[in-house]
Amino acid sequence: MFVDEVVMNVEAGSGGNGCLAYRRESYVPMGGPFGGSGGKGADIIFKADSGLKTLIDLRYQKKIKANNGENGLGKGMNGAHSENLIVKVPVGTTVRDFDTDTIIADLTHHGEEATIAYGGRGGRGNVALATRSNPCPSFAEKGEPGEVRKIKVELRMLADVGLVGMPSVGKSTILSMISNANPKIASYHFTTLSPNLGVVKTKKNDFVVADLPGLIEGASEGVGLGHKFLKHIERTKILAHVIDMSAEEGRNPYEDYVSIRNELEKFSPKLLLKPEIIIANKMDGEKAKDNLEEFKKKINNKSVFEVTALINEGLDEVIEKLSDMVSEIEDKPLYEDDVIESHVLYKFKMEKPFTISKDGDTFVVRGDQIEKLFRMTNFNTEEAYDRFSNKLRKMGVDDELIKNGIKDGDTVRILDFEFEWTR
Ligand SMILES: Nc1nc2c(ncn2[C@@H]2O[C@H](COP(=O)(O)OP(=O)(O)OP(=O)(O)O)[C@@H](O)[C@H]2O)c(=O)[nH]1
Ligand SMILES: [Mg+2]
Repeated sequence: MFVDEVVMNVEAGSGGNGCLAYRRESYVPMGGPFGGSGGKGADIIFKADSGLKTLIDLRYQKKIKANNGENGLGKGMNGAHSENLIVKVPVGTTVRDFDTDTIIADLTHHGEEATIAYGGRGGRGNVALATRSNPCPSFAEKGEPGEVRKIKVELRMLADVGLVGMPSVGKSTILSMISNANPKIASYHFTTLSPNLGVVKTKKNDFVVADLPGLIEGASEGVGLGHKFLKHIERTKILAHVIDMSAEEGRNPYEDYVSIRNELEKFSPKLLLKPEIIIANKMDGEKAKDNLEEFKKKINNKSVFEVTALINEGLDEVIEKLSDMVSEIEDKPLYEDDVIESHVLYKFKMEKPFTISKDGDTFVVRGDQIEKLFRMTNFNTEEAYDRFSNKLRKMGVDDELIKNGIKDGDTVRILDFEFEWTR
């Protein structure tokens, strides 16, 4: 239905640098290597949490950066690994790589975790680098950079509250005032062509409000734009009727209200059973007060919120009321079947993005994504090479090669590039 979406950068921790140091003890003739290795940088892990409803917390962060591993020290001391960074997201969140659009994670149940960016491994100090042929290396490795990527986080959301009403009554204006949404607002009818979603944050809870395209008489039979969205209204928990009390467009507020309710009923009688509030907007209009009196007489004392959305007047009470209603409903779902339907999650087919075959003793890896990645990588620095192999590892290529019986020193070919595989 609606998709909450956040684009952000993530940067996993880099590995700590390996240390270059020598033993200084008079009885050890040549000294000896004494530099410890760096610790591993933190991974960034997303974890599904059923307590969260929206991506609003991520929206305020442009970038998530995890801690680096500690550098190795002298006396052979290794740097500490950095603790992984756990980021809580709502159940139903999917994460894509922004550049390739591939799905990195599809978190469908509470507690499920997925690594979004891998921390770099620590660089080896000269102790770890010592070999029989080079027992005292005069170099140490730098830590591997943490993985940096741009991601798109998506959540299929259900609006708790739907703002319904005739065109131009101020639905989008209200949404813009009470939530983080930034919908188009204009004086002509049908400014809103598809629903905008906003998250309202209160001390008590967060909830999602949608401004629906204006409804007009006949909407349930397909007149105007609204009919396309009546289905969406069916899934919101609460209806907020917005009425233009200034009636400057020659409207009759009560008739508007009745006609909207008629359209809703014609589409599905169940809609009238939803809890609703009435928002009398444009109370700054000249005749608004009189119109409101008239209106109130006709609706048998239903409570009406008087607002002037344009100057953000009266909306605090609306927010408070909606917040209370949302938390009440949360405890007892209105329609069991709707709720279940609303929790049907996007399921993505996780097709293997590559194939492995053998050409003699050479392992051949093919796949659009890998070949694209390969072509996009400039192999003149080691870092680029590391990054490439890191990505392959993450895509599961290494695991798959191991399953296919690869051993250290075997040759792998991608396009026309061959390299020696090491674990
Ligand atoms: N005077 C006055 N004008 C308002 C008020 N609220 C909204 N408007 C104006 O009414 C016009 C329509 O507002 P929108 O928020 O776009 O109305 P809408 O209901 O979303 O309209 P559609 O999307 O076309 O159905 C805009 O010119 C707003 O500036 C108000 O409280 N007072
Ligand atoms: Mg609108």
